[in-house]
Amino acid sequence: MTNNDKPETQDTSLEDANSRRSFFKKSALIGGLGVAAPAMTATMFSQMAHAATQDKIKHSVDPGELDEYYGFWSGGHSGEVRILGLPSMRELMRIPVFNHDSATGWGMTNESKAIMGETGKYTNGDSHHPHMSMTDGRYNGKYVFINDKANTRVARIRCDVMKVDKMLDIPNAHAIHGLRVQKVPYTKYVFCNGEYEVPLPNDGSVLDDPSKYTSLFNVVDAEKMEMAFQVIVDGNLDNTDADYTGKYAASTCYNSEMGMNLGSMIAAERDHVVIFNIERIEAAIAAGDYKVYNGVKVVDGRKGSKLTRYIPVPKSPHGLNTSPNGEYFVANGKLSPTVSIIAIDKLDALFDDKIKPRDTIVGEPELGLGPLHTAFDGRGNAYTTVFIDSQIVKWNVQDAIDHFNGKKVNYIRQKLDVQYQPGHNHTTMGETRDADGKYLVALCKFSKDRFLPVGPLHPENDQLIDISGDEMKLVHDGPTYAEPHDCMIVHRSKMKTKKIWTRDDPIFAATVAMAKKDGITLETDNKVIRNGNKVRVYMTSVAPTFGLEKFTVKQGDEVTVVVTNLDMVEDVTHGFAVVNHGVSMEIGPQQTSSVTFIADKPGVQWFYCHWFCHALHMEMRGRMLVEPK
Ligand code: RUQ
Ligand code: CUA
Repeated sequence: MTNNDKPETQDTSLEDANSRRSFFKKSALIGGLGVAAPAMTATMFSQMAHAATQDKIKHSVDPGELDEYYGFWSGGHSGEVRILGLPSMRELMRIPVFNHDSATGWGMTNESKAIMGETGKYTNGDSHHPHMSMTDGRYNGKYVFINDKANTRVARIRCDVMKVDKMLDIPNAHAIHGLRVQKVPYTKYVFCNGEYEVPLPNDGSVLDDPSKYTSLFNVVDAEKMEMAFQVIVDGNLDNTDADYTGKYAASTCYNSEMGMNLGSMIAAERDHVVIFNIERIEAAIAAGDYKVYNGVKVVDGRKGSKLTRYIPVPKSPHGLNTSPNGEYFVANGKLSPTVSIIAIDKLDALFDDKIKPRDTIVGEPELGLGPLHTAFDGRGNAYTTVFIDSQIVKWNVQDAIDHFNGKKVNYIRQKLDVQYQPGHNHTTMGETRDADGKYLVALCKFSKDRFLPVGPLHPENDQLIDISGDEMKLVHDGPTYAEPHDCMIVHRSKMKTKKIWTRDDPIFAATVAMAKKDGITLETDNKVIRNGNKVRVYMTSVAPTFGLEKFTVKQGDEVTVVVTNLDMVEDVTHGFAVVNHGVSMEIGPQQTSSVTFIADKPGVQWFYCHWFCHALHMEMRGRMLVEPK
């Protein structure tokens, strides 16, 4: 009997193996090895040897030591991205993206407003999928892209300064969910799934007629951060990933029924994975075979199109993950206990209509209840989160394929309880050719009893698991604020960050240009320029002083304060806040930042540096004198 027929059997035997192992570890501790040895098999010996090596991997990072990996964490409906160090799981930085941020002034400064554009008026976001740009299937340390489900946006983080430098409001689509990058030959495109179905164009001419709704696969030019094109699909789209040839991308669809309520969304036993033929789509666009909606070239990829193929898979699939050897797309069944393994080398034949869609499926292992996402260790094993069972299931891809072909093999290697209800999981470097199989992070949606209670709202629990040996080992519980959906983990050798800003940074180039028009040299001048009721105040900062100790404006003036931080010293960041005006911003070493507000209160208004920068930081302040109307 195979495991596939009776998963419970597998579980039991694994528990047996685990308890045997801990028994032997205990025996070794009390010096009982010799006694136990006659009962041991060769496998047990080798497992023990492996467990011993695994024990040597250090999971803690001592004070003053640096982590081995950067983790980029989505901040979910906090709208931000967070940087964690692994394996310590320490939070190193927060990058405000779709949210507004009090410390840095993101959403308030003129520079961030220019990047956010029209949608900067929204103070919320719902970020899910942070993914780094690649060259030849390997992280290149340049950008991290992130979606906003709440307001249908995609943002780009520049990894040299870890700030957002571009944000794109995606037209025509409604809620961007899945996001991944083209891996090969390089990240020319960012693929983003439109989740919700709406009329195209959604201008009110069609309302309660779902038969006229569509979802869109959205392709963004990664370098320009502009729409490259969109593809109309049947059904909605959930998650996506790209292959290692540059030719294909694949997306799951959980609502092929196009239902408008729960019952009808989950009616069908099978939904599908859409395969996008990027070469053919590019050719269609080059041939003029598209329509333009809201300035975007839109091609028709619905069933019957030569640009796409629809592979039926069970049931409301969610995650879509490419194996790091480039051979498979894995679609995670969610409402089916299975994941579907799609052979990427069969896709050419599928597009040439030589085989049927289901012929591309080479395995459909049964893993447990609620498979959501799969990660890989680069050694042929896959790790799938099963939400309802609250487990990570480690399984062997080749064994699952052999089992599908009728061979009596057990493809399940281990089931590890996690706390609780995991969504995404992610391995170190696991979405690239460099998958190194050291750590797995399970992003658990519930923490329940794992931490000190903090009221009705609980943190999530991001758990670190050592996967370097045969056995998965839980090594860390990490409470996180709402709500990391996904993360990506990159080795520190791939990253090159700046210690201070360079004066020619494009993020504040427009402010530099404005100053030039005003005849100002930002590095030396401290001056007030008046233009009707618009006042521009230019000042420098050097710890612990601002270049102006006071300036005078009239009540009702629109005041723009531009601060240039002349400090060259790493880590000497200043702030600029105006008391009672809702204004604050970050000015890093060699950075220029600006903020515009109305001086609506007469009298003495103090401004101050809110970033602790110097022994005399409290004294780093000045006065805005506002003459009454
Ligand atoms: S999703 S829990 Cu928004 Cu990536 Cu799967
Ligand atoms: Cu400058 Cu505190």
